[in-house]
Amino acid sequence: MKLLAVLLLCGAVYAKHEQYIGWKSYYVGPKSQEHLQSIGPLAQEFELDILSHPILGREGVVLVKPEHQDGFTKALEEQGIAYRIHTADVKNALDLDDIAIETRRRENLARSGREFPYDNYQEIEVIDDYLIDVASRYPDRATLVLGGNSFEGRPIYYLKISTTNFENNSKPVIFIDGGIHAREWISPPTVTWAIHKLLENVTEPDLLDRFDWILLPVVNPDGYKFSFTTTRFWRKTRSTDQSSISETCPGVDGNRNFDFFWNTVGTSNNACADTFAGSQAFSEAETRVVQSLLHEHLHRIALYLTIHSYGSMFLYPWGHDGSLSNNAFALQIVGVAMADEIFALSLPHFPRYTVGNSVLVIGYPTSGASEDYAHFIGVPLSYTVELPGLDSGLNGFHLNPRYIQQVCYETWEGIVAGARGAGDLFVPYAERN
Ligand code: 0X9
Ligand code: ZN
Repeated sequence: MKLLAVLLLCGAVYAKHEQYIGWKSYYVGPKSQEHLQSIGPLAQEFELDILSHPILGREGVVLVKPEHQDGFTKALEEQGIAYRIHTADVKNALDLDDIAIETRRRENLARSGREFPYDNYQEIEVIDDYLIDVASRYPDRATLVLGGNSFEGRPIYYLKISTTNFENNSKPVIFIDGGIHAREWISPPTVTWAIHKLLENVTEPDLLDRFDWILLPVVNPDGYKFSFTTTRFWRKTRSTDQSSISETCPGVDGNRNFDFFWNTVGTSNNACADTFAGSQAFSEAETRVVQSLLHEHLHRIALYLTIHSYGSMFLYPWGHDGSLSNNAFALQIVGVAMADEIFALSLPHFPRYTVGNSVLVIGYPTSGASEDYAHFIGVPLSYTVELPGLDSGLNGFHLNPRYIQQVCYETWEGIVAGARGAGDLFVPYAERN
């Protein structure tokens, strides 16, 4: 019986991920700023999928289609950029990941009769059910809001958490979103964990006294769902109305769709590309939900975190040209405070966080990112957070599910430090110059 179950599981698993047959992923290790700057153009030329940005002194991981592998490695050799294989058989690695995830799920069920939400990646239905449930259990502090519907009609929920019903206008607001990039599965659990820590297991009551919270775990539910069911590395939304070829190549990169130097750099006009910026800024229902939340609470937002993976980084504006905003000192200080807190609680083999301007850290500019837009319209502290993962030691093709809990736990401590730092520095909108 057990053997039959394993055979059925393997059969189901091996039928998946066929589209990744022949794909490989490579570590790339740029050794100079010049090397780093060539990653962006190489990504365009060879249609690379950057799974983890390389930085100086730390390799990144890129996914390469079979038809570009020779050209890509030749170009790296010509430029003297070091590389080595990360995964020689991506399809096989994804199959093994699925087996690990499914085995873990079954073991948890067999052991305890239930699934532990942070023992495994969270499907969109699980997250939605949790938001609905937790809001109903804490009606005095939490309000579930339907921010809008995705292109395919899924609800985009967020929670407002407040001890004063969001009515005390002198309280700063902390806004955290996740899951704008579909395949970055470690992002939504860190946001649901923050909800857990503000409602179900409060160990920092000052965070409820001092702040109101907006927590949006999955900005892009269509893409997120699609990455579970069909295409593991799906990044974009699933809209089909953005170009004449969108039926064949759906979706827009949500983090290129904000109205900040929209579609000027680090983006693509090709609907088939992973960094397609859309037909215009805010063409996507999903990014408009974030836009309207930012505007609705702009005068009170002290800190905006948009949670991505991978790379262990806090990145801040300006991401289109690498210049520093006039709040750069505070951005660096609060970023380091978050990173220090995480480092203190991290596991020894997790990479240390890097904090800095996004272009200076990852080496190339991109326009239309939410972190830049938020800062541009007046959010004083705004970061893209790249969670840990994909480095050697965190085995599994993706972050092994056994580390989900650790990432949630340490990220929360970073959020605590970020909120407190942002609260201490907060200047009411009317008093800013
Ligand atoms: O490219 C992105 O959108 C982010 N990296 S990811 O691997 N999660 O896709 C980085 C965004 C950096 N921020 C700005 N360019 N402003
Ligand atoms: Zn991302």
